[in-house]
Amino acid sequence: MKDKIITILGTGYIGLPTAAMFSSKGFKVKGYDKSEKVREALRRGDFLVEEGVNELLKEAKESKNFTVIDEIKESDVFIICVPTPLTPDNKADMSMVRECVLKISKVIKRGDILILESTSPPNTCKGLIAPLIERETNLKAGVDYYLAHSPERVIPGNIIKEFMENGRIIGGINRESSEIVKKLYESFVEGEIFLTDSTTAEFAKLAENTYRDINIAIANEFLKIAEELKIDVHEMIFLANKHPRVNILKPGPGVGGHCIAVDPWFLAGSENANLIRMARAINDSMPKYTYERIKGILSKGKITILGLTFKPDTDDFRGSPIVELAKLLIADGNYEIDLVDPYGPSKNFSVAKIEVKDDLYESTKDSNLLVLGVNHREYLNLDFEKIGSLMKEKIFFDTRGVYDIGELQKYYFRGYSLGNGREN
Ligand code: SAJ
Repeated sequence: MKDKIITILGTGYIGLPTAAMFSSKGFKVKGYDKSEKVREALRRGDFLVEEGVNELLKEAKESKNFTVIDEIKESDVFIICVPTPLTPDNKADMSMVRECVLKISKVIKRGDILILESTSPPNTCKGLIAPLIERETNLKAGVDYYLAHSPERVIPGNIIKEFMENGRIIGGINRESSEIVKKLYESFVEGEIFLTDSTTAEFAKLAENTYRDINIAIANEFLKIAEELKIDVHEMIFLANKHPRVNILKPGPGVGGHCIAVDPWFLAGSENANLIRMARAINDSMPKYTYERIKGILSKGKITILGLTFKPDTDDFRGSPIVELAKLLIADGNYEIDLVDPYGPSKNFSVAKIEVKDDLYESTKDSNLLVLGVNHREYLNLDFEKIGSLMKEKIFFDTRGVYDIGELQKYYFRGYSLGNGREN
């Protein structure tokens, strides 16, 4: 197996770690990205995924196990790792996958292995990739070349460990395809590998993220009901989760990122997908709900928002519900908004032309309300004494339920928490 040349199409959040894993096991990996800017950055050694992945890539670049190519050439294995974003009407945009398949069709030969790693709607291998390759080359999937879907399940922030230790599903167009792809992934996957057909694998990947989305949606619905009842949703969920068969996830200002908020839509096209659509609507309502809560606390003045990424301890701002919240507050017109995130300046990130800074003290100066948007580790032990001395009014709103807001009275702060309807 190790003598096989692997070409990875799409060197982003999943393609690069996949390249890192295979090249660290001695495979010759070629990375292709349609963006010239990305290819140049990789050639310079700017990997920028996360620690661990970056290290492996650096080593692989030095040993020449990982090289960057400008066009797709003959290879033994092709792995498609391009994004499958949503179209404006919430359908899967498969144009990048299609583009890759057409490029591969120019060079694929008998005996090659084609793997789809991108999260895709059910029936992509059978209904899109196999017919396209056959139309272009006459090669039949499962007969002339191997074809399988092998979805990743890694959580950003812990990619290498999860790549190695998580179980992996491999769904081939036929048994032989599953078996040969399993041999490849066995080189670095220490978790169990489960073989199935391609459509079941495609569905299973979507089911995982949809299940999580629905669990978060019920938590968010509980949050709204708890506020009506003037109790704390986090305390209620903590207690309910003491039941041995209950595990309610965390409610909050919404679901972001590029997986959980996206993948359920790939199933939502089915006329049977009622709960799935409902969960999306509930989770998507949370930034607006949070904005309304804030309007109830402060009708005018300066608001400082701490943390804007899509979840804590990541530098990824994609699809962040706190960015949505910031946009609503900015558009409101009654507020002056200051945005702070430890990853803002390095990512050059701004919202509606407001630059995201990283100096929390500078930004809280003269503020009327401090909003904890994302509970980055830097924000878990805020110095309320110092912050309070800088603010115009001492008001704090915690969208994540990480602070005991009653405790804030010690610092003369009025504290509020999303999901806590108690008066403090
Ligand atoms: N969130 C909540 N409450 C929770 C958990 C998360 O509101 O209890 C929010 C987060 O704040 C964030 C969003 O959901 O905005 C998504 O975060 P996440 O940590 O749940 O998931 P992702 O998008 O980083 O990664 C998910 C993972 N899927 C599952 O846990 C089922 C990961 O394993 C997948 O590999 C990844 O999607 C993917 O690539 O599909």
